[in-house]
Amino acid sequence: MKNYFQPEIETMPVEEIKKLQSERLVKQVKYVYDNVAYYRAKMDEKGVKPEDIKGIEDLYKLPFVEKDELRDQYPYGFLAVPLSDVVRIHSTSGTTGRRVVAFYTAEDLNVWDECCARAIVAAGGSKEDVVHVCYGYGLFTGGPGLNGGSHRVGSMTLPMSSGNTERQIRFMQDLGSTILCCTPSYAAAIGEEITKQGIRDELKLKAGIFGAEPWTDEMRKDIEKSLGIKAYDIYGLTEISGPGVSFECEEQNGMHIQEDHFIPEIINPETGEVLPEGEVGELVFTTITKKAFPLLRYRTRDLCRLTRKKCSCGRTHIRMTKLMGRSDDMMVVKGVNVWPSQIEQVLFRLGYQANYLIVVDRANNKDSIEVNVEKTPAMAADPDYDTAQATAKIVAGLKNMLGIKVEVNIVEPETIVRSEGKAKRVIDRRHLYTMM
Ligand code: DLL
Repeated sequence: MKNYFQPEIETMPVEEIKKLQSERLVKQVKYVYDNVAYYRAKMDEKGVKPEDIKGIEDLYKLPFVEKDELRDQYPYGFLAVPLSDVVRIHSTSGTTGRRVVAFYTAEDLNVWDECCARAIVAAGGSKEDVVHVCYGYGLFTGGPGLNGGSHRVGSMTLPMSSGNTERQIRFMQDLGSTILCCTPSYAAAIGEEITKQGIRDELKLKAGIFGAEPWTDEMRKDIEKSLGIKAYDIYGLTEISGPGVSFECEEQNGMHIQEDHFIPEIINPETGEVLPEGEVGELVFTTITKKAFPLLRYRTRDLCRLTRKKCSCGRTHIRMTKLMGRSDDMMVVKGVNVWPSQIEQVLFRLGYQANYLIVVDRANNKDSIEVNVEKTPAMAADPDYDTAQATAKIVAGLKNMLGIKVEVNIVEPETIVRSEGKAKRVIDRRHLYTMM
C-alpha cells in the first residue's frame, strides 16, 4: 500500500483504536502506579486507584502532570525502570530553568523510530529516498528522531545536523537529497540561499518534514516555492518522546496523532475541564506504551483543536490543527493578547518572508511593540518600492489584526540574524515573568 508505513494500524477503525487504547491504558496506569512513587503519591492524594481506571472513559479521573513537576523531580523522579534498562536520554533546551531529562529503553526507541517512519512514509518516503536530516543532533530530539525513522524506512540517511548552509546545499546536490528534515525557519533560510544561487533545478528535493516550532500556512507556501517541494508539518515534544507524536499526511490538513501510543485530550487551561471535540484548548497527552518515562495526562501548554472528521488519506487517527499558540507564549501588549503568528500572517500576506524580529518593551508603564522586517531581495531591487508607503501598509495590517498600533521598521535584506535551529523571533524586554 502506498504512503502507509503500518497500514493495519494507521487505518484501524476508530472503535478498534479506542478498544486498544483502553486495554493499554488500564495496563499502563497500573504499571506507573507500581513503578513511579511520585505518581502513586499523586493518585493516592486524589483518591484514585489503578482499579478505578477501566478504560479511556475513566481518563479524566487521573491527575494532570505539569512541566514544573518534571523539573522538580529532576533527574530520576519519573523514571519507571532500573537505570540498567535505560539506553538513551534526551533533554529539553531548558532556557527557563532546570532541564527536563527524558529516558528511553530500547523498546521506547523502537516505538519512536516507528512513529517517525510513519511520518516519513506519509511524506512519500521509501527506501529509494535520500533523507537529509538537518535538525540538531545531540540532546535535542529532532535529529536523532528523524534519523531513527529514516533508518527504519530503509532510506539513505544524511545525519547533517544544523548549520553550515553551504555544506548542506553541496550535499543535497552531490548526494541527491529527496526529503529535507529541519525546522521551518531553517528550511526558509536554505530556500533563500538556493533562490539566491539560482540552483533549484539542480536539486532532487521533493518533500520536507518541518516542525519543532510554529509556522503558518503562508510560510509553508513560501518554503514550497523556494525549494520546489511539498512541505509537511510534524509535531512532538521531548517529554512525550520527540518528533512524530503527530504528523501531516498528503492532505496537509492537520496532523494525525499516533493514537496507538498517545491518548490526546483538549482541556480548558484555566479550569482543567475536558473540552468537547472541536474546541480550542490545551493539548494533554497520556502515553500508553512508554516504559522508561511514562507520562499520564501531561499538560503540553500547546493550544490547538482536535477533529475526528474523516481524512481522505485513509488514516483514521485523530487530527490536531496547527498549533494556535501556547497557553504560556501569548503576550499581552497594551492589554491585548498578541500571538507572534498573527504578526507573521500579516507580513506574509503583504509579501514579506520569515525574516523579522518583534521587540516588546515598556517605559513609564506604557507598552510598546516594534516589528523589524526585512525587505525581500525583489523589493530591494524594485526602484518603485516606497519604504514609507510600505511601512504604512504593514502598520495598517497589524492594527487591523491586533487592534493596536505597532511600530514598524523595514530593514535591508540579510540584516536580521538567521537561525539554524528554532528561530527566536520575539524579544520581550519587559521581563513580566519571574524566571523559573
Ligand atoms: O521540538 C520535538 C520536535 C523535533 C518536533 C523536530 C518536531 C520536529 P521540544 O524541543 O521538547 O521538542 O519542543 C516541544 O515545540 O511543545 C511545541 O510548543 C513546539 N513544537 C513542536 N513541533 C511543533 C510544530 C521538539 N510542528 C515544543 N508546530 C512543543 C508548532 C511545535 N510547534
